[in-house]
Amino acid sequence: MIMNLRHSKVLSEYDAEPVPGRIKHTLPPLPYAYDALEPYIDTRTLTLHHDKHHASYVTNLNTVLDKYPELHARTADWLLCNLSQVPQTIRAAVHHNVGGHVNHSLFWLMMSPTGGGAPTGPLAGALNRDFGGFEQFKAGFEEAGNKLFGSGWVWLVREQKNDGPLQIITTAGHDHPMMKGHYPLLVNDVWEHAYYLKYENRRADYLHGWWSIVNWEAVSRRFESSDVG
Ligand code: MN3
Repeated sequence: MIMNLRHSKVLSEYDAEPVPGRIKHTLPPLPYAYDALEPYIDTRTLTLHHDKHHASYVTNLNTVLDKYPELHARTADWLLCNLSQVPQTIRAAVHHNVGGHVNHSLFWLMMSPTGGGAPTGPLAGALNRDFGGFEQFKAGFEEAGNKLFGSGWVWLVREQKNDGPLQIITTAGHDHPMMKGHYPLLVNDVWEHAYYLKYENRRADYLHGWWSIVNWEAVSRRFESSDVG
């Protein structure tokens, strides 16, 4: 598979400064304070999630690539979309860690302390067109997240063509929509580590409260710029 432009967009702003001969994958800083998403995501959960969970995927990815110089110039997005070209001996480890890195890097951008409300403009129109309204979209997204068995992610995605329909999908583990040609617009993490300290087994409450911190400006920017392919 040749990586195309839309694939490069997911993590492009986080690609490390080129180091001669090697890309070193790096943990992006959170774009807000650790307590900024209270009470919907508590400080302790956000701190552990970013500084421990996400950080470990980045560390492990760099470590597993150490002995494979042929992969040192590859971006995280490329690795995720071209796993068949990764040596079989490290493929599962690359898959898990690069998926964790890419998914979390996107997830942090989906939220803002000034988020919430409802999208406007073309994105609002597309949600109305494809789901019958914003409330219907939210209900469908929450239902998909609640029904997902085990660890995974719930997404709003679009097809490659700009006028293609929007869809709600889920992925297991650290799989990413790009792996199946979907372009991600919005994502929520429904692994237990994302919510369990505060919500315990009440995943539905986490999913429902999360709308209060969704950064619709960021989602709209993705929607309006993903017109390639
Ligand atoms: Mn997570």
